[in-house]
Amino acid sequence: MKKVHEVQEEVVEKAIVFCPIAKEQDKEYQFVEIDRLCFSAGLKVEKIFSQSVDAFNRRTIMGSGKLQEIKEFLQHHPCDTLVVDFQLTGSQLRNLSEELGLKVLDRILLIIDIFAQSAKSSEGKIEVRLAQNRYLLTRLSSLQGSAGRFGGKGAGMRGPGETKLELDRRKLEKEIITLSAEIEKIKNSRRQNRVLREKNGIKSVVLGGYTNAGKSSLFNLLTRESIYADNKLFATLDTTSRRLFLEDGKFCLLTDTVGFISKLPHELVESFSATLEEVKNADLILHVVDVSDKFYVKNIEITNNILNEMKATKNRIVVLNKCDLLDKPISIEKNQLLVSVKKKNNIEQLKSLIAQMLFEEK
Ligand SMILES: Nc1nc2c(ncn2[C@@H]2O[C@H](COP(=O)(O)OP(=O)(O)OP(=O)(O)O)[C@@H](O)[C@H]2O)c(=O)[nH]1
Ligand SMILES: [Mg+2]
Repeated sequence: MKKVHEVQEEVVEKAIVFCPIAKEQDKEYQFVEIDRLCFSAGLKVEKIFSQSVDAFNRRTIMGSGKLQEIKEFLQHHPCDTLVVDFQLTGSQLRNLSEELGLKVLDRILLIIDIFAQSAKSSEGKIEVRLAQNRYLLTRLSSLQGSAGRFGGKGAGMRGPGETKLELDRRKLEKEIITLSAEIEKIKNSRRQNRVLREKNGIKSVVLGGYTNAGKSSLFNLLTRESIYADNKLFATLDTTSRRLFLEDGKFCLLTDTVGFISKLPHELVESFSATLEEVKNADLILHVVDVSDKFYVKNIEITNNILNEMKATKNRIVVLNKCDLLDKPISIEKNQLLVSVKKKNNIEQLKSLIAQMLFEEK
């Protein structure tokens, strides 16, 4: 008998986005960034609405005029989800959801959702689950009442590894205690490894930087390992370390880490503290930048701010990656190096610079 192949039509979750704008000059950057975040979460953005934060309304964030404009848009362009590029309280999520009849995700839940889909190792899953539980716990009473839209399907409603969101306070609290204890265990074993490494005089180099800059691709090229690299935000959540061989038989330990983004949710920073500790304690940070990104200077600034907040004071090399995509020359500052992982340009120079920074007396 002939096999019948059913072609399943892919269901696309359509979203509209609302951006409260603090500074007019940042508007374009904000639009591009939120659009890429939505894409990474599997959402199709139908339209981005914005308004100055001066028009801030405590109940619904946006003013009544904007709310009306969105309602009219929805009449002709039905959507499933509203994404708000801001951190919302539980009642703001509920009010907006009731006003518009949509599922509502704020910036935090959107980023946690992307993390949840990227989590592969058990450590990554623990970190994301903890962040998700902390987020939900602080908004639980409002979410439980919001017309069954939360705990439903699609973006923002997924736990790591196919698990479902938990909306029961006692279960959430219990899970947070267990997960926090697991993270402590991970931190302890990392600390022990660090002590051992330092005792043996092995230097550690960490790849850090804005998400999608090419950190994992550079890691793969330098260590000839194959770890997941993708043109999506937050492709990497798991901390992977390998030996990197430099000249004269010298080597160091190279570690790939999670990507950075502006306004990184504090729920995530806390949950990823085990991973971020690796950055803080490294002997050298390779700050990888996608130099072909129109906003690369701003991305450097965002990463610098996060590193400074983390008190990561160690030496840094700024690796300006993807130079193969540049159509005109750019000026390079001290401690910056232009490379292309794709074309393998300047990789030997990068290795020499790493050796120099790690092993030569200053
Ligand atoms: N053209 C070009 N593309 C590159 C280069 N290096 C990396 N890419 C591409 O950039 C995308 C992101 O690369 P990743 O290595 O996953 O970036 P990442 O910084 O690890 O990203 P996250 O883990 O998501 O934070 C992938 O599609 C890579 O193929 C390069 O030198 N040139
Ligand atoms: Mg990566």
